[in-house]
Amino acid sequence: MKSARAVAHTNIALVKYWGKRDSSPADLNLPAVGSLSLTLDRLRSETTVCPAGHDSFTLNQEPASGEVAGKVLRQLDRVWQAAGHAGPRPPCEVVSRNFLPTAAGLASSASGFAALTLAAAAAFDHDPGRPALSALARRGSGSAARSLWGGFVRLERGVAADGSDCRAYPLHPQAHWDVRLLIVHTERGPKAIGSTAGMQRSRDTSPYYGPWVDTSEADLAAAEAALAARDLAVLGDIVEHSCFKMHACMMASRPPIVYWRGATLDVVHAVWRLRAEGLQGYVTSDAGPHVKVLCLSGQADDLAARLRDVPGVHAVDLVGPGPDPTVEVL
Ligand code: 2P0
Repeated sequence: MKSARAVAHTNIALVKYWGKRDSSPADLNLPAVGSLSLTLDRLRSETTVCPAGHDSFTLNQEPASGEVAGKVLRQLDRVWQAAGHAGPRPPCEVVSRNFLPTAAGLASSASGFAALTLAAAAAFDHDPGRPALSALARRGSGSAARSLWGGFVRLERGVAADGSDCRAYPLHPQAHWDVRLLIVHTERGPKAIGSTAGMQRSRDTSPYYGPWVDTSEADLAAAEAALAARDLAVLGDIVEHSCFKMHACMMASRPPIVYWRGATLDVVHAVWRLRAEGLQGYVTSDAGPHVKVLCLSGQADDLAARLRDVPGVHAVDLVGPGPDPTVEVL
């Protein structure tokens, strides 16, 4: 094997993924719905995979072990297996750094598993093309499948039992549309429940899970058309609808899954109030209390300044569309 390094940027879903299909083996990790995302500038993971005497994983300059390291090493095994090499996988040293705002509550799994998959594939001489690597990244984390491209990306739900058609593809490059995403950091509470367990609970107990799944393809089609037309009002309406529908499904789970805090709703209402005043921002939020606001670049600074004044807001980061990942053999 070789040594290789990859950089992949994180992404935020504009049309959300929540829920998994049954699969065999279970770690195929097949989403129940497709999703559509914006890859973000600056916020990224950088991962190096090198031959070593034994397996190790270092995250943000600290040695990692337990479940965190286990997930990384299992992903290496998958890439090795996909590469079709004879014999056992050679031991690897994996070193990864996340460049994400410290308190952002932004999952590193999207950029992390995308960078890991790309670096491992290059290290193991496996080059099946980005679409197949996207399907491989999905097995590490669903949202990682979308970080194989910059700009605007769609993850297809697919129908194949082996997950081969459950992969992302690029819709538009980074330069398609000069939008901004404001990441509005609100108060931090203990995380209600991790995404994987939360999705399982919603599927098993939420009466809204079926309707959530059944209506997602229509949201994807409408969002794709609005994105192609660069129509922020239409896209923003779908972005908010997908977000609130997902959170309604989460909240109706038993026990309830409530990621929002008081400040989360205060920010949502502030965005709506500002919209009535002509600042066109649209909210979305993920498995955490922070709010992300989609807007045009020309209004981003004004909107950020106004949202910094909302009580309970700690910081507002501005990010734009991000680039494709990069891979180099060292
Ligand atoms: C998304 N989320 O579309 C949704 C919205 C969270 C809420 O993708 O179980 O870490 O590893 O496939 O990718 C977070 O889920 O979940 C996520 P797994 P992942 O961005």
